[in-house]
Amino acid sequence: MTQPILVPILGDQLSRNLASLRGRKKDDTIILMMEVWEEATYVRHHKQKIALIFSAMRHFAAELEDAGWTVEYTRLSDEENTDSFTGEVARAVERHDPREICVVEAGEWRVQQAMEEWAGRFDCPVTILPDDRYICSIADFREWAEDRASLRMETFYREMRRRTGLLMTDSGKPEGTEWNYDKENRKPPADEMDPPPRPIFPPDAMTQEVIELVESRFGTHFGSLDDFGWPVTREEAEVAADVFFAERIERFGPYQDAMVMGEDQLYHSMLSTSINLGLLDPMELCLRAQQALHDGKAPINSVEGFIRQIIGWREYVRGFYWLFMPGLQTANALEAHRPLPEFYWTGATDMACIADCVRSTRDNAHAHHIQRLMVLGNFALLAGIDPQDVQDWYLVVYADAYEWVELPNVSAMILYADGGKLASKPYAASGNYINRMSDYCGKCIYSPRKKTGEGACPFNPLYWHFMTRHRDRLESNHRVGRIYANWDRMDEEKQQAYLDSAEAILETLTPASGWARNI
Ligand code: FAD
Ligand code: DLZ
Ligand code: SF4
Repeated sequence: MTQPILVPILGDQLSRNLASLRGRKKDDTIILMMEVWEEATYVRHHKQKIALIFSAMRHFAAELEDAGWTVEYTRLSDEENTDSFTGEVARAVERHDPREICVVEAGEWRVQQAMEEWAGRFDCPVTILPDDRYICSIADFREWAEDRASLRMETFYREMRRRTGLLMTDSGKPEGTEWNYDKENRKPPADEMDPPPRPIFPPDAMTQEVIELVESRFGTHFGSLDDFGWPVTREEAEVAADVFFAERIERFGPYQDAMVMGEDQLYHSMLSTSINLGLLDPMELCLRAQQALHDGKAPINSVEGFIRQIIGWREYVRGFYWLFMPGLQTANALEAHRPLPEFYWTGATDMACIADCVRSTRDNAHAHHIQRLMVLGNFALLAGIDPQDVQDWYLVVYADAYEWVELPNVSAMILYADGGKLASKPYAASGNYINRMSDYCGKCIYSPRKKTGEGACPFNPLYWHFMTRHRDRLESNHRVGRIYANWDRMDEEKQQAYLDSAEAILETLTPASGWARNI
């Protein structure tokens, strides 16, 4: 091939209709895929996350080759591997003298910065295309956000409903009676729950080879590979989606916020890894959900809830990320500086809720939304854990974690580190919330009903410690202010007992070190 077009495809761009491939001639194109040390170690990702990405990349490369494309694939162990995207593109430029490099914008700011330097570095034009697998472009989100005093997800979400036509009537009204059925997404766990297991995809030879590579090169990283069963191809991801729409969507809505010890997925879709890799198309999933409603197979609170997570939250956090980067990375509005406790890595804590969420995270590289938000996130917020530590943890431990989605959820949603641009108030809660929404507390040595002293649920005193620590900032917030009336009604002795109990808990927290980044 003389002077072909070079098309680098990154690990989360595994879509056959990627903008950089669309309309391109196979005999004129070199596709470049790269396993690189820099990506695999900029944080010490969970072993399942690396195995998933490398395996999905290798399967995708094979699929492209089968379809007649020329794919050059750098394996991590290749002797000449330069360990970085830029280094690998440079080698490919040497080999092929391309007339153009055409790439889709990166998911992460860090990588986008590197890609933007390619034009000055290489002797050919570099085209960076918008990633149109997202339903809202970065430019459209900026336009939506411009001049708005408040960037609430709900406003964005309604705009997206109108724009996509999802769950809209012909007269432009939301289907059902409401825009948002969040209130009907909060059923506590019940005996009648009997969630069917999600499909597990046993590793084939290609995945097995990657698992061995990960064990040998990343063996000290967090997490277990024993139960690896993620979909690694579009075909497998489609099966996972079929099973979700056949067996779980009906109850997805009511039990969206429920938590059950040992039950890692309940009625959640478990599709985030596949969507984020590019194996599944978010809009197609929303259309399938809408169809389930129209076919009478799922109620509106399930379907609206699912669609809201995708065209609402998912698109919103992505726009939010690009709007506020790079500042979002270092935001720390609540000036939280405590190091992350060791038990986030080991699970060695008497708090049954945290121990179970860490177990699921270690074994599956997954925890569902409310575990991430109201257990692990809530504790980090109340205890004043440094956002940098928390961001690193979430980026490492989840198989679906990429900075564009992890960072807004962590910094802005759980830690309020952005000072309230995303959330109207901090998601702070005492043990009552976890007790209501889970069966954890019945299996815990602490009691959610005990407020202070020995045996009290740690979330209770930590809640008031947090609220009083940030009174200056939060009291004027109309959604929070009235809570201080409860505090003021307590006698001084009770208040002191809360604060002393919280201090005693905070003193017991052993800082973690060396898990998230190579030191
Ligand atoms: P379901 O409950 O079935 O939801 C359906 C889909 O909606 C998900 O697959 C996902 O694509 C989307 N979605 C739901 N909530 C969110 C959200 N808040 N932000 C973006 N997309 C959403 N999701 C990630 O994909 N990667 C992350 O790194 C990530 N980090 C998170 C960190 C914190 C602190 C919190 C609170 C949430 C985070 N989420 C993240 C969102 C959410 O927890 C996961 O998307 C979800 O648990 C994945 O499981 P599921 O596919 O079964 O989701
Ligand atoms: C997460 C990850 C890892 C661990 N390794 C690679 C890799 O070696 N090669 C690659 O192309 N992508 C990898 N990824 C995913 C990238 O970090 C992801 O594509 C970013 O979002 C790029 O912005
Ligand atoms: Fe968690 Fe407190 Fe319940 Fe124990 S009592 S499971 S620490 S919320």
